[in-house]
Amino acid sequence: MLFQRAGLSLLGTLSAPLLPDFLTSNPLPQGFPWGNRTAATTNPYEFSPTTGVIRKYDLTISRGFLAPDGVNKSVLLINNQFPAPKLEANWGDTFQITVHNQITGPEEGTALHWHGILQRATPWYDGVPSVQQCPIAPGKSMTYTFKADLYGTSWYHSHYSAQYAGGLAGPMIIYGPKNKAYDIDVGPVMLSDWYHGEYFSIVEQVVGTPGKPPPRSDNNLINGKMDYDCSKAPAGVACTPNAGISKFKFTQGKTHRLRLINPGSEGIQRFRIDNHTMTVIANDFVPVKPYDTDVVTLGIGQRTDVLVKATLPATSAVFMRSDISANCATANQPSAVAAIYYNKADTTKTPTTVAAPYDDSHCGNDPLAKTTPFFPFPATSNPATVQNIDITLGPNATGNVLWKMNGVSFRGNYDHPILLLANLGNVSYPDDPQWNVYNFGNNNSVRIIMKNTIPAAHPMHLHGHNFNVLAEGTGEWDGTVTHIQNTQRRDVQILLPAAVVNGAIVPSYLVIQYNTDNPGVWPLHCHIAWHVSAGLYINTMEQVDLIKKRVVPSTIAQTCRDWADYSGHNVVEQIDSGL
Ligand SMILES: *[C@@H]1O[C@H](CO)[C@@H](O)[C@H](O)[C@H]1NC(C)=O
Ligand SMILES: *[C@@H]1O[C@H](CO)[C@@H](O)[C@H](O)[C@H]1NC(C)=O
Ligand SMILES: *[C@@H]1O[C@H](CO)[C@@H](O)[C@H](O)[C@H]1NC(C)=O
Ligand SMILES: *[C@@H]1O[C@H](CO)[C@@H](O)[C@H](O)[C@H]1NC(C)=O
Ligand SMILES: *[C@@H]1O[C@H](CO)[C@@H](O)[C@H](O)[C@H]1NC(C)=O
Ligand SMILES: *[C@@H]1O[C@H](CO)[C@@H](O)[C@H](O)[C@H]1NC(C)=O
Ligand SMILES: [Cu+2]
Repeated sequence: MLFQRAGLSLLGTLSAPLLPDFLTSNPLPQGFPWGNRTAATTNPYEFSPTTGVIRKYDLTISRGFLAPDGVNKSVLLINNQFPAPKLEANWGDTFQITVHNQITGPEEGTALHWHGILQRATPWYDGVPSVQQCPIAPGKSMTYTFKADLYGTSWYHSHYSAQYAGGLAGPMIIYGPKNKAYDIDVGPVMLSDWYHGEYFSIVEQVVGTPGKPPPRSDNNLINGKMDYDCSKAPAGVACTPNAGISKFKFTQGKTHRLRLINPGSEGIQRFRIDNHTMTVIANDFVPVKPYDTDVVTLGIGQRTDVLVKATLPATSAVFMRSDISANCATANQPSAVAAIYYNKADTTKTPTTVAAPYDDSHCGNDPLAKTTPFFPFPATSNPATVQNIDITLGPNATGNVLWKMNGVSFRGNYDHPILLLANLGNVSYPDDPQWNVYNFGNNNSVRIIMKNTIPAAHPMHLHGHNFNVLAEGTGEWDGTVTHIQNTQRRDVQILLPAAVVNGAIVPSYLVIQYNTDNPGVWPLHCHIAWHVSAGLYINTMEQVDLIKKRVVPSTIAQTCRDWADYSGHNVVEQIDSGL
């Protein structure tokens, strides 16, 4: 039986366009809007070009059935594509993205988050329901208008319950200054764990009474494709064997840019290319001093841009591979492969290269000493606010086992977005402790010391900022900062699992710091879908007086009116934290 595998997406096929993909259809008047600015000399937090170019997209969200790995499954799609469509802009352009909620059978609210975008002038377009907006009601639309204020590789996804685990995630590419030359932009390479169960049932199971750990993922996809052993498919579910893997093109002698993204639900990925070394040039939206590696580690939400020189003969074909870490995640089928064909290779043959061994022992990112941003941005040694946050796991009053930050498990209220309350002058919520709001007042810098008491890694993501990563490790932080003049900086960093030494727990720590120069309410959360559903989430509020001075656009109020109308006539089943 023939399955429709990727809907209308070309990603992972030999017909996928090289990037940039938009220049022919929407050329810029004068080439590179950033002029002679370079990654080394430009402070991207103080300057971004303003091109005036609008990048318009219409994204329609609906349910469908697809078999990305041969196993037929209900999914959520954007414009009938899986992965969701690629968004592109030049640094300094403005995205104008209209999202249509056509989710039916059953209906659900939704909202899209643009991961890593600072949203400096537009904190209400960050896309988190209960925080900056009401959900977009079924049958309704909302237009997000925001600047492409950083450049590099990112992604966007639904931030409503665990919807993105059902397919609502796509790549976002913003072109800016290059920090190392290359010839060919191969584009996004999405590395994603995949569950054959429904995201809704998994969330019900995780936050239920008694709660159960999330199931192991069933497969690992590269750009939405992979084979699956149909003898393991659930009974009664249609499964096509040898559904096929993703394919990429290399040109011999040329240097290729691959934009690696982990848009998965749980698994830490280990990415390699047989017989090729990779040069890391950026982590998240932060260009770094290039360094070579054979393995790239990516927690959920993280991106790494690598350059790969095609050094083999022109007839070569090799595997790229990504494994969900056996040591740091839970997967039934962790190994994904895709084929890379050189320009004279026979593209009808599967590569035969063999995998090289690698070290899977460390459940964290590359050592902080290895990653140095191109543009140095020192963290002050004397931050105004120092906030400790302890991460634990435990039951709430009704016995549901949830994640807690400083003893509280987050649960959002879709009807009362916190940013909108703050804008009206209401900045404290004693009756709603489960909103987990940390109001930093008008203080200008924050250091957050996270302590993990559970032997599970958490990719911690902050909205609205790239943070400095001051330190990470096991035990008590002794105050040492790695590269104090130029620490690693990014928007997701893996918080190591607590260690177990002679049967006793030794907590791990992660210390981050940032300047609170972006008035708004910014989530800080674990990016594992099942953990954020179970409350591993806080809201940080910064520059409250400036929030009150902002004028919120009428689109946001209209979205709340539409939501109030919908939820007034329909039962909204909020089974988890909401995010
Ligand atoms: C960059 O370009 C601007 C104007 O386009 C010019 O004023 C400036 O001197 C240039 N800077 C460098 C370092 O070339
Ligand atoms: C996938 O499953 C759905 C629901 O059972 C069914 O309607 C659809 O026809 C199936 N698709 C294929 C190609 O088997
Ligand atoms: C590729 O790497 C493997 C070991 O990982 C090695 O045995 C093989 O000779 C290499 N092939 C080429 C063409 O370099
Ligand atoms: C703001 O900074 C002052 C001075 O460092 C500190 O005492 C205070 O606790 C901070 N307030 C908040 C809300 O973080
Ligand atoms: C602030 O908002 C919360 C949540 O809606 C509400 O309970 C509280 O009464 C409000 N406080 C004020 C002072 O309006
Ligand atoms: C405990 O958490 C579950 C799952 O989020 C929720 O349904 C329930 O209402 C919570 N109980 C209390 C008392 O808050
Ligand atoms: Cu987590």
